[in-house]
Amino acid sequence: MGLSDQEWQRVLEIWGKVEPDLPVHAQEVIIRMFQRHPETLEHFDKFKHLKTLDEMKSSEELKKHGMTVLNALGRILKRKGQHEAELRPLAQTHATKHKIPIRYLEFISEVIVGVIADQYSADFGADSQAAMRKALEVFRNDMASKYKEFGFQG
Ligand code: HNN
Repeated sequence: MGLSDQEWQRVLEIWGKVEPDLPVHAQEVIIRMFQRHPETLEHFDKFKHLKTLDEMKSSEELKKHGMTVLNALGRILKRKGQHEAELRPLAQTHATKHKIPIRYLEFISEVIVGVIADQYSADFGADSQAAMRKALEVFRNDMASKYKEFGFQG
């Protein structure tokens, strides 16, 4: 279930390429998630009013939130699975306060892989993609087991 050293290396190599442009990609990830899965938008009092793509694109709050999410994810990936300290507080708020189903974590995982594939096709071959998917799956599985500890079925 865990990733090999080589798989983690692939994950962190591509993440290292994505990171310098994180603000741009973070905005794209959040917008794609909201557009493809409008139910995710409903969880945010601060974004529910955004109706059109243009409104989403011009929201500074949305950009800021994208950075919060992707920075948190980056910190988790860099722990190469040893992410208990990073995951626990996030799982707690997302389970008990925000009530974010695991399904939404799957949505954003697919979107992240898609955005990277669009922007970094030359550096994101089949092996890297597979490694990134696996890392995101580990993240989701560990979130799901923490959710249960917090009494949320996800
Ligand atoms: O834990 C917290 O509440 C701190 C803010 C935060 C962080 C660090 C949130 C967050 C909030 C609170 C926003 C605020 O108050 O400004 C909300 C309402 N999230 C959500 C809701 C949905 C959501 Mn997430 N998050 N988050 C993080 C960090 C990371 C993070 N969140 C995620 C998804 C997929 C969704 C469903 C639409 C999400 C992911 C995947 C990650 C990366 C680990």
